[in-house]
Amino acid sequence: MKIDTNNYVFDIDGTLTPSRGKISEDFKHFFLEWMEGKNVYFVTGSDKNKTVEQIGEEIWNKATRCYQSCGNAVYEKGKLIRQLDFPLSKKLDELLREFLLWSQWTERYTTNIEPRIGLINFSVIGRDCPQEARDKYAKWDNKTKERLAFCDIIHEKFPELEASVGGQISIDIYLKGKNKSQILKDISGPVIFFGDKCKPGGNDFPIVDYLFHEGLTDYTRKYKVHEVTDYKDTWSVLTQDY
Ligand code: M1P
Repeated sequence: MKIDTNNYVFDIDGTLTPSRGKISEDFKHFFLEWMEGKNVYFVTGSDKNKTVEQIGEEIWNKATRCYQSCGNAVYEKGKLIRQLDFPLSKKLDELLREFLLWSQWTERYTTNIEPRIGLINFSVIGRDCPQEARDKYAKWDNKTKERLAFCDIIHEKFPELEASVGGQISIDIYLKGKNKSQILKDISGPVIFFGDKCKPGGNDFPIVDYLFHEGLTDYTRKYKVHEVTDYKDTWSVLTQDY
């Protein structure tokens, strides 16, 4: 069913760009024009610098609002308007270091623990790994489900925290409830959402879950979710009847 709205929410990695990759030039031109006159919101686990590097300043500044760190750092017209701090505790740091020892994955790089505003990003392989190693780890993780297991352990040991699988190599950790769904409280009216990690355990799932449950009680909020496989899929939806 077609939704009558001007509110569009987009995840970035895997939805508008390859995971941690740059937007394609062709899609960038299309998207800049498509954004004209619409309320476009971005929501990602990434921080501002990474997102700007990926989609470019023009698109980032043109958005109505950019929700970085899953909505824990909010930018409007390039300015940080709200943030929620989440410092890394000694106990969580110790657990993440234990994960590094437990993991059977052998090819390691650096930056395994990256504190961001309101979010800690953790990666066994290390954020500085090359793309080829990223792809290999993502494939291996898909089979072993290592990252989902880490998230489960975090939930068990830290009931006040939430962890989810974001892109190819890492997990995002934040305070319970401070996931991507928090941004929906800022946006009134119907929304159309595009994301690639909409299944349980993925960092787009809280948005989908929130919309679904809200929809059961609040009939005023119409919504549509497009779970996409990559930016080409998003592009194809945007050129059709969304
Ligand atoms: O936006 C999705 C995710 O993108 C990156 O994931 P990865 O490095 O695992 O591919 C990270 O910035 C992550 O925090 C973010 O959620």
